[in-house]
Amino acid sequence: MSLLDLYQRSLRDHRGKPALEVDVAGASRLFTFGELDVRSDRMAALLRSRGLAAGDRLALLLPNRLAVLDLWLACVKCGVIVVPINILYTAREIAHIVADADPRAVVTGADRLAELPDGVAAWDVDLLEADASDHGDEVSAIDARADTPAALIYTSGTTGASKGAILTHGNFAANALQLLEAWEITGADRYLAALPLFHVHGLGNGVQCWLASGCHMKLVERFERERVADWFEQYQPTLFFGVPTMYHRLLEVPDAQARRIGASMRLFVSGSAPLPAQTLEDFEARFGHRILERYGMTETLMNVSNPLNGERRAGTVGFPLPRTAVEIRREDGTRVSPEETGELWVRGPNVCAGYWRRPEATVASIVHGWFRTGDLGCHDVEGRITLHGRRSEVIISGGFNIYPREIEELLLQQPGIREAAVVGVPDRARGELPVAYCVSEAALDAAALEAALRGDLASFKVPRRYIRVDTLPRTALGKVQRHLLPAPDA
Ligand code: MLC
Ligand code: AMP
Repeated sequence: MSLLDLYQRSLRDHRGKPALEVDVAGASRLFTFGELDVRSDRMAALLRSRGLAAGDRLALLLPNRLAVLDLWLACVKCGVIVVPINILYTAREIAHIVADADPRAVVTGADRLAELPDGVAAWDVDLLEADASDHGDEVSAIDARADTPAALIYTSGTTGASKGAILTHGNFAANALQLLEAWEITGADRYLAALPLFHVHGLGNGVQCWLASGCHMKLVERFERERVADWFEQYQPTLFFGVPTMYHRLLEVPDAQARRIGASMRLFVSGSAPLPAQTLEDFEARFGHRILERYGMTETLMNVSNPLNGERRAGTVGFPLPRTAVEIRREDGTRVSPEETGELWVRGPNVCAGYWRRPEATVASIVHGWFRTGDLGCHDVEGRITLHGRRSEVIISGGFNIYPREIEELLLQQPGIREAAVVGVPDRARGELPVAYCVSEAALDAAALEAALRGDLASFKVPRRYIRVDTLPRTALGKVQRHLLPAPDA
């Protein structure tokens, strides 16, 4: 199934139905599905008139706003491949994605045009929107199929170099239908969307469930802990998808307000990082809802979920979604016994088509249709899955992934630093925070390091502490034994 087929039920069959609440130029605006259909037809016609054709890439460096939805729908209609870029990225991180994805243009705000690499066409999003609004809406939709690429989403997998996972129409469509079925999402739901649309949690899980079900969505620019309770009270959503940090922040909501919010809600879902059991229990005590935890990743979209109707067990991610298979395997490829830890392999219509222009990485990760997740875990006799961490050293902070090697390489460029290792240390709010251990000739100047790294790294990747050590513990083969580094407070 293509996304055009999937969206038929909202964009075409429910044209008059209220679809979206979003701020435009500081004022709250409402749109029906029919209005969104027309807006995206105009945007599609504009993209075509600027020379974009099926298979071309268009990069978006944008916060959550109406234009992202218009552009997503327009690109789907034209077969243009969307390349979302994390808005927290700096010029260096953006340059890597632009060089790799080779987009026809990057759409961004006027304030960020200067951060784009030379040579790429840079489109000001406000001017683009203005152009689209008085553009004709005559578009002949492409002949999209399930294997037509819809997006390249950059993720580092197990290595430092970020790669574009090729997510197809069929991946997004199949996953949306799996989630509608598993979580009983219908056109009657109201979804409060506070996740960034540049990652698969917000774009795949959120936007696709909205368009597939024809439910109502309120899109906010970003999760703000000071405003989120008021949004809940005013909008009265039934659905909320968030990362654990968001649930941790929601625990700050006063008791009476939390109970009122809980009364109109149907389902809170958490994913992208482990949800601490304590957060689950505290949240249930205050909001009267047991958060449903699920597991996913960029390359597979959502793949495993606790049951909607049934026990949502703390610390576990549940069972494979309908039509997705998960096997937990030993290093030799054989399947583990219950309670034995191995690597999760995933197969199903949700698994991406591979990595953009990286056939070797694709072959290494997708074997006979099975995707190697790099995540470790076990299952019990009933098949319920518990995750035990990752094979790689990736750190997850606030739901954003951090690759130690990228930071270590930058640290090694700083004067006097001979060796560096970055590890994640536990943090109640963000799950993990990056801390740097350095072997250096002189005492470390944390302020200077911070200033040097901030220019090159998204804020969430900048180490929270720099610790000087005499040596890094290494194996006989020279690999750093991160677990042997002294605790930051020692
Ligand atoms: C975070 N920041 C943002 C931002 N999110 N800035 C602008 N827009 C956003 N959307 C920056 C802040 O400026 C600040 O920078 C720092 O992050 C922390 O901000 P905070 O206000 O203190 O927020 P906090 O309460 O900690 O909450 C952060 C958060 C954010 C939860 C809102 O981390 C977030 O949006 N996480 C979602 C990540 C996500 O979508 N992951 C899904 C990946 S897909 P500074 O400079 O002050 O530090 C995936 C697959 C799957 O993993 O299974 O889903
Ligand atoms: P990303 O590469 O940004 O798509 O992040 C995907 C990774 O997030 C997965 O490989 C897991 O390691 C992690 N993840 C997602 N959901 C969960 C969860 N519920 N519990 C623990 N880890 C998770």
